[in-house]
Amino acid sequence: MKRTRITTILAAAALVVTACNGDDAGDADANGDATNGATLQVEAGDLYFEPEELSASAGEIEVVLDNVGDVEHDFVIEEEDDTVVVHADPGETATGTITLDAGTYTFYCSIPGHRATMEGVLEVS
Ligand SMILES: [Cu+2]
Repeated sequence: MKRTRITTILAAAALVVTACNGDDAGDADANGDATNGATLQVEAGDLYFEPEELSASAGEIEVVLDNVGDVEHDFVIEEEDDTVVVHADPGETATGTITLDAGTYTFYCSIPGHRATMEGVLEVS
């Protein structure tokens, strides 16, 4: 139960970050600025991510997590101190942002037991 509470708090924090950065992310998309991030659409199900290979430009990256499953899922970047970028409850689509330098990152779902099949690679150039 404690784990669930922590996840809920992190999700709330992610929503606040999204609200603050929403305009910036929109501008990046509208301008098609290839040097500043991207919007990544990721489907989370029970228990998978689709796709498992993502790519983006360095900068502010927006992750839209569409949870089509029956349990909660999140999107965590291992190399960024296991930061929860976004969390989505069952049936929810949630958006989070993270700023990343160029590199290869591992993303995964941190809900207990999920990572075994919910893990992928994010290439940032
Ligand atoms: Cu999950």
